[in-house]
Amino acid sequence: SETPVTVTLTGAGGQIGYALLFRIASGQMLGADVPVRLRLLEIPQGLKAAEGAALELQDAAFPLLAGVDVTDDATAAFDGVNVALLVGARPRGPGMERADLLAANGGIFGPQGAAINAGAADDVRVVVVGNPANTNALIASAHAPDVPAERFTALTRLDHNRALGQLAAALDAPVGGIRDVTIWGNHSASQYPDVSHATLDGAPVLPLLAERFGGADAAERWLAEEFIPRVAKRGAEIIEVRGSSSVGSAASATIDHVRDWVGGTSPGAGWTSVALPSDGSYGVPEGLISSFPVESVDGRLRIVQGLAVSEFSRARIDASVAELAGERDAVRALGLL
Ligand code: NAX
Repeated sequence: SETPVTVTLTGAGGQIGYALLFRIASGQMLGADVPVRLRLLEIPQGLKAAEGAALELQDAAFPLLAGVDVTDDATAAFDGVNVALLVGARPRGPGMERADLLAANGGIFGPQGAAINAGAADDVRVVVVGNPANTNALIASAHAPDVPAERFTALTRLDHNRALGQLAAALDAPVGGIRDVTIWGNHSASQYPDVSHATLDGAPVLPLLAERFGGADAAERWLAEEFIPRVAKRGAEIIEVRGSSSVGSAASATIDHVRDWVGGTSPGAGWTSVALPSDGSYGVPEGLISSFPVESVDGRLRIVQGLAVSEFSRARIDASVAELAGERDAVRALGLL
């Protein structure tokens, strides 16, 4: 059989890590015929939880699982890594300023980037889930000068999937018929979930929304006042209702992100959303890790080009991108880039 793919998961003792492990080991991320070797990275306080998860993986007897290592040593964890899932991060504590949060995460993602630079396989793909995800990915990439910047991405697929779910509910239609929504910008409350190119069973959704809400103006109001904030603040809604942050949906989106990157987006299913280093497309300053409409072809991500950007969209994209530029400037000032 094939050589196993090495998958390194940070924060493996945490909630999203726990939900991810079983889906990876069962073949849902890389394919039902692809063996995987798991490397679980934790900080010392998280090691026991990760070790416990490793025992349960053994108990699940996944035929594809070629081995599991648990470590608190980043260099060992990223040695030979093909797919790096950077989930562990420092959450914002009470009274913590933004600069403190960025500095604490710089202390995590800088060294992890360096360890990836030192030991990763040539085909390494990195997805950062831990927040602030876009800027953490930028820091990791800056510490991995030998790895092409395009291999560093941040997760906005959860936001993308949330947008699909909200649109399906509003149109009372199956989610599988909807395609080509886009998340632009930062994975934060400033993100812009854009439906202006979305279709339902091939029909543009904007006229359908106008029909549903009684006119184009009413549809635009619904987008601005209900849909966009609901998607952007869905994480807070989940915490309020569930009493705990998104876990299963975040893990599921991470699986979708890597599966589409490695295996390709299917032409019939439209594009997805990925935060990746800008090449200047759509006026987003080069190098910022910003979310775009993205297709994956032959193992490479490419930004969908040539989409019309309305005035409504332009203002919202610019606002989220300005926030990203501010985060970049802040981590640069802290010496983290
Ligand atoms: P948990 O607190 O349950 O787990 C985080 C784990 O990371 C802990 O076990 C901790 O010990 C570990 N960790 C901390 N520093 C580490 C380091 N330097 N190396 C290795 N492990 C380390 O959080 P969980 O609910 O799993 O969420 C993880 C991260 O995902 C958070 O930063 C969260 O904000 C972020 N999210 C990102 C989302 C996205 O769409 N991009 C959505 C879901 C989630 O909110």
